Amino acid sequence: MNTRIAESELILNSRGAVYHLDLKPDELSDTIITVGDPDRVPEVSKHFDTIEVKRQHREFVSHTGFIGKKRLTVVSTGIGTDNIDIVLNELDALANIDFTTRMVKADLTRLQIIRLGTSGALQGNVPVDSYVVSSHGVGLDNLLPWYEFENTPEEQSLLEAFHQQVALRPGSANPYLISASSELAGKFTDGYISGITVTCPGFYAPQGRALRGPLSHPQLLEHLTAFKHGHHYISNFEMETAGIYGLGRVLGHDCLSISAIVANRIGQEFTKDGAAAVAGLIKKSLDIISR
Ligand code: R1P
Ligand code: URA
Repeated sequence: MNTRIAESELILNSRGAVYHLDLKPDELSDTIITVGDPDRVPEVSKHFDTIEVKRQHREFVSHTGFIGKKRLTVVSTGIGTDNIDIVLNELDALANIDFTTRMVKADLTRLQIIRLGTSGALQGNVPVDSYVVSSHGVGLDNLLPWYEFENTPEEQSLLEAFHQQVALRPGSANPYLISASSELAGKFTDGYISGITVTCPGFYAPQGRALRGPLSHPQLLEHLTAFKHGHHYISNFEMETAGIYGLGRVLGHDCLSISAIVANRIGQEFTKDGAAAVAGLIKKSLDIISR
């Protein structure tokens, strides 16, 4: 049943904009680029021919404008899938809830959401400064178990293989797996590497980095790197992809995550120029997105 959504559930500010993003429905495009770093938003929108909207609230910076006839919104998410919960729900509300009646609209809009982020590689042949398109996101974070969603048979069999091959201490994670939009992924092939991306609930121990805190999963990297199921392998990890893919599935949006590889954990290498790697990813991907 379609009931009115209360003021405490969908929070609007004095501008009539959604609470965290501070955006109004007409300030959002149907094609959205998400980036982690708020400072990356102008690095994307500097390629726009015109910018009609600039908003900022907390770590959520949004610019909406045009490249040619294509209207685009770029929004920063900050780090982690807890922020993805906020951003994806508010983007969906902007598109699919009438802010005046507070009712879900009769005709739903399917957004295209493309993450342009950074990531660490888990294979020797996924070098720093390369670009990875995530065929699937495996979530070691705990966002998707809070939602009802369905897996395809392919996803179920990949997830089963993941459970068998990647030993996780009971209670540390409840892995979930969701695939990318195949329609979007099909546009980003030349010059992009495709692989499974693991989304971690942290940057240090949850990505096998030991500085001073001892690791509960010292073999995590080894197990992720060795994972194989048919032609599928794990190429990289980061901190948002599975949450984006998962909420895309829950809310009915087409999502794709693309990363510039800044660290290679097998070769223990870090990019010499992360800004250039990200700038290259933005330019190359915007050429495709704006078509
Ligand atoms: C960690 O440094 C951050 O970098 C990656 C991770 O997912 C995490 O958000 O992505 P972004 O560069 O897009 O933030
Ligand atoms: N972002 C991550 O989450 N991990 C890396 O190693 C690099 C970027």
